[in-house]
Amino acid sequence: RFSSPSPALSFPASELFINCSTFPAEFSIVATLKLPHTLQMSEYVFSVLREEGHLLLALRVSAQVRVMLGPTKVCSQMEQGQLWLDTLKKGLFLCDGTHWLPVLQEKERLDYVDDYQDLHTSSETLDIELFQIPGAGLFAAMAHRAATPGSSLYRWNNGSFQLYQNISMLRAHSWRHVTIGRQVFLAVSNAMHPAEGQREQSVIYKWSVRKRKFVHYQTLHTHSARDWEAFHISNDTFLAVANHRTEAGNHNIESVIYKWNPSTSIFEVNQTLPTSGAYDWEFFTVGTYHFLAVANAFDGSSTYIDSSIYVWFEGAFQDFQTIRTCGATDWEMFQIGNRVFLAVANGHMLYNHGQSLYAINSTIYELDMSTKMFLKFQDIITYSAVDWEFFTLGDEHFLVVANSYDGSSYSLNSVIYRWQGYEGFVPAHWLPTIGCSDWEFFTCAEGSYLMYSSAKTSLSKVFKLRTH
Ligand SMILES: [Ca+2]
Ligand SMILES: [Ca+2]
Ligand SMILES: [Ca+2]
Repeated sequence: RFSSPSPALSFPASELFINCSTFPAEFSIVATLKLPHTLQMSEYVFSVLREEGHLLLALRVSAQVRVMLGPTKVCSQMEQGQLWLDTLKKGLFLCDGTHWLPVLQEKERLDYVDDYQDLHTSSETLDIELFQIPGAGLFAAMAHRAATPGSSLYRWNNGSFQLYQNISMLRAHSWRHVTIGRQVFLAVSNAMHPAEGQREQSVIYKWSVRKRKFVHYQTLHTHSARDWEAFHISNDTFLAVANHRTEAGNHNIESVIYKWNPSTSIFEVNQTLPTSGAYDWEFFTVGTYHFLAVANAFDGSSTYIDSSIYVWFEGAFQDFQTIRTCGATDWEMFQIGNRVFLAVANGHMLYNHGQSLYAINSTIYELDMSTKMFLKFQDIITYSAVDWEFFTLGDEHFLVVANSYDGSSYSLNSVIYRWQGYEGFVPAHWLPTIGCSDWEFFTCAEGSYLMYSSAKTSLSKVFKLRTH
């Protein structure tokens, strides 16, 4: 136990780890050990524990360690403290008396994609939202096209999604979950014109712990809403809606950011931002800065318009940068190491009511730290792209695109691209989809999966990512 470290013995770790930004000096500990040659020690375990507000450093030195080799070994009280080198899986494990704990394990790598579950839905699906409810499990809220029986909530149970609750409503476009403390909410954007004399509405549902289902909570006045984004800044919770167009067909309107009022327990209007046929909001944080990007899809005559990125400054979102997009439907932010990327899915090219083009480039931008701007990193040809999904498996990074339409057919390959450093994203897997509307990546005890929804058939699919 090093209970009172001498400050005289410490020095910034950056002196040792030069050019290593993942090892900031203020969070690193370097321990140097001097052992007499006569001591035949073969196992050293150095650990850091948090104990009642203090960090406890511990070092265990053991002279009797045996490394077992080969396939599956028994781990009981007898083997406690023993190491096992699994030659098959190339991993080093430590027996704690009952289980083999991984000490060193080769990172998994994507081998191929397997058809795993066919999810037959009541109608076509425009969006999937995956989220966890503590104590209740993994859920998929799916926005179905038909108003009856409405949209559905599925729960992951024994390795597959099963219908959990029907949430009847107007025609849903997308779902977004939001957690406030221990409360879980689900916001849905409704994209159907209401009956004569009624106002168009989106609905927020709340998870009832007692009923174990979602119940109606709050109604918000929206305009052909396409997307909800939820985020937290400091201790505040926000919900941003992408208003696509008014009931009268005007696309140049305000989209609204709502803020949770803890004293009234409802979401209230906090800020409005001008948008043009808004399709998606994406919130992300870089360092201490918070950003909100909107995908503007259409201004009434053209899809080749500016989409905006805002930065949180002095309690409101302010202009940061605009980027020319082409019927933008989705922004996806992701980080690889300390590099920050923002990918746009471009839906279609329409200029001054001309003919629509669907085979167009979607673009990945990278945040340039010196100019503090997103600059073009890579163009990728897509076919009426409606979603990008970024995911990481082991040490590898991937982007999967939802290609929905090429101008004549909805049966297209959606492509998984693998990050290959200087080459950027390189196509690796082609997955046949029909009118693909959304991709979601998830992991659970059983492994890693990708899920896709179809806007053209009543069938969504779960794929298992096989690794080696
Ligand atoms: Ca989604
Ligand atoms: Ca979004
Ligand atoms: Ca996305």
